[in-house]
Amino acid sequence: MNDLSKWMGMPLDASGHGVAIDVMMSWVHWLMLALFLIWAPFFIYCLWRFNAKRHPRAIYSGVKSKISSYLEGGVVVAEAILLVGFALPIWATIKNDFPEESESTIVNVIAEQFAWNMVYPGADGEFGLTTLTKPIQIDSSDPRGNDDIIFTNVLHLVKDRPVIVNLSSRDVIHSFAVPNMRVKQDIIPGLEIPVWFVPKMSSSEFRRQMAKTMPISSDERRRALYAPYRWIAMQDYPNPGDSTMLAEAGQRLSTRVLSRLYDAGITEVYASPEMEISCAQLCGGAHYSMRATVIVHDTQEEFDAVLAENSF
Ligand SMILES: [Cu+2]
Repeated sequence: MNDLSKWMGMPLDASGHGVAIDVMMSWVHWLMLALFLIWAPFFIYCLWRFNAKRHPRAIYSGVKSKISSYLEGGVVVAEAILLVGFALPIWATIKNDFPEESESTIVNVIAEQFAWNMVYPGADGEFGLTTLTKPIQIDSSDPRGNDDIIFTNVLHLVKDRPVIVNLSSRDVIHSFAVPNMRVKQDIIPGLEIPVWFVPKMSSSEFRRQMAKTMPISSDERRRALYAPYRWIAMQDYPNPGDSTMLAEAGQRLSTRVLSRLYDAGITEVYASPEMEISCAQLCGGAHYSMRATVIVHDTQEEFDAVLAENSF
């Protein structure tokens, strides 16, 4: 009753505030269902009851009964409860109660047509300047940026550690949408807009829940469709013919890997998608391609190791 997210086709909830949002959405849907079940039959009843044959002349004095006013009052009260009791408290928490910076992962996410630049401040905790080149780079004239790290289209986070994302745009309006984290925020050029959330599910847990057996298409063009969805193999695929490895567990299933599997006679893979960031504002011709992967590490050490690997 409280949580319809499974039946509404909501993406898997991996966010600290996800339950609150899903419960609110569920109650909104219950109210809409109740209204639909009352209003729709009433509307059809009125079509029949007040048809032109039986009532050739309209009555201008209107309805005398007060029932409809009471019903409307009831709907207003229900909507007020949803707004004041559910929506506003959640909104206030998400917009006002930011976590301690010292206990959070802080990332500057700079959106551009058509990519996501994730900038981490490095060991000194301070962001240096970035260049206006495409893709964005660390401006070497600013010493604060010497240890900064940039990832393109991959956001690395740590499970249970709050993350503060400072959103900005280099060009047009974009929107930072992470359905699994129940986060969506427009990005306005010229503004820096912070959002925060807590990933409560790591990528490995997410993959275990989402994994399924997928057929590999015999059509090469269809196989190419998997690649942008960033599906990854959940088990090793050794070549049945010899001992070489066609795909390892955790490896991204690119078109090339899928073709290699298919050519070796493997027609289905056990695979999982990754959590994803998409742009939710139509921002140009290749808007659809503006997507990134969210990797939530199980431990801080794992996260630190990935960042260290990618620092210069
Ligand atoms: Cu965009």
